Amino acid sequence: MRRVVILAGGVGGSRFTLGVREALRRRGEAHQITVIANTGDDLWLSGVRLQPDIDSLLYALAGVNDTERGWGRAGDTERVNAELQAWGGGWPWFTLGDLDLGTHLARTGWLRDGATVSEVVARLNGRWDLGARILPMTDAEVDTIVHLRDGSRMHFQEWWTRHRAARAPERFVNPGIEQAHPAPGVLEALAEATDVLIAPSNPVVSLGPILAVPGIREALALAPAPVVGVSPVIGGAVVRGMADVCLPTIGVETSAAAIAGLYGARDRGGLLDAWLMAEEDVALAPGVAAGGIDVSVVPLWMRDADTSAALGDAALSVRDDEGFAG
Ligand code: FO1
Repeated sequence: MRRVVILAGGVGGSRFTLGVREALRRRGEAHQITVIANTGDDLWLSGVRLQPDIDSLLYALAGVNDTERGWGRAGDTERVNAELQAWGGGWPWFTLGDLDLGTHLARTGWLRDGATVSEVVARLNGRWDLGARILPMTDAEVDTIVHLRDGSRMHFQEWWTRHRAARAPERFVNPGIEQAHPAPGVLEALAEATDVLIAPSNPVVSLGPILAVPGIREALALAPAPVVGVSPVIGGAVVRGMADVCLPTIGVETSAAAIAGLYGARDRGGLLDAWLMAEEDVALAPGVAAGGIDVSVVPLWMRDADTSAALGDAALSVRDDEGFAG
C-alpha cells in the first residue's frame, strides 16, 4: 500500500494533488493520499468561517471547482453576495458564491455546535469521493496576519485579494501558532507515509504556516519516507500566486535553488531528500545538489491531466529509486 502525504496550499497544491492521484491511478497501485492543508488563509467574514485552501482542495478533488477563476465552485451564482453587499456586509472586493456559501454555512454551523476544525473538515471530505483525505494542519485558529512596511497590519486575505499583494509586506505572522498542535492524524500520517511530498505551493504563506505548527517539522525529520519537494518557481518566476512578493520578507530569492536552500537537506537538519526542479532551471541543479539534496530536473508545468500526472509520477519515482525502496 502506497501511503502518500502531501503538504499543500490551495491552487498549486490542488493541481499537484490531482496529478499525484492520477499518477497513482495510472500505476494501478493500491494507495491512500493524505493532504495536510494550510489553514493560515482561513478567516471569519460576515459571521461565517472560510477555509480557502481546504475548499480549493475539496472542490478540485471533487471536480466541482471553477478552473478559470481558480477559486470557488464552477457555475456558481452570486445572488446572496449581491444582497449581502447591498446591506454593507462582507467585503466589497470579495465574492462569496451561492454554492460556496453553502459550504461556509455548513462549516460554521458545525463549528458552532462544538465540532473541532478537523471534525468539520472530515465531514466536508465525506460528501464526495475525493480519492484523498484532506486534513487541516491544526485545529487552532492561526489566521495569517500581514505586517506591512508602512506599520499597518491586516488579515492575509485582505492583503491578497484587495491589495493584490501590492502593499509591501514586512512579515507574515500566525498569532498563537507556537501553542498550536498538529491536527489529529497529521503526525500519524507522516510517521506511516511511504512518500512525503511538498507541493509547489507558496513557501512563505502556504507551506510556512504548516511547517510552523510545532511538531510538524520534527515529524518530517523523523519520517521513514523520502521527503520530496517540488519547486514553485520555473525559470526564475513563480508559476502562480504572488510568492515573489512574499519570499523577500524572509530573505529568499525567487529561484528554485534558493527555495530548496530554504527547506534544506534533511540529512543536514533541513526537510528535503529530493527536489524536483524545472528544465528551465537546470543550470541551478548542481548548486542544489551541492547542498546535499538529490535533484531531478523534470517538466514542472501542470497544464492538463497528463502533464500533472507526469509530475506526480516523477515525485513518486524518487521512492522507487533503489536508495529509498526499503
Ligand atoms: N480570491 C479573489 O481574488 N477574490 C475573491 O473574491 C475571492 C473570494 C473567495 C471566496 C472563498 C474562497 O474560499 C476563496 C476566495 N478567493 C478569492 C481565493 C482566495 O482568497 C485566495 O486565492 C487564496 O486564499 C490564496 O491561496
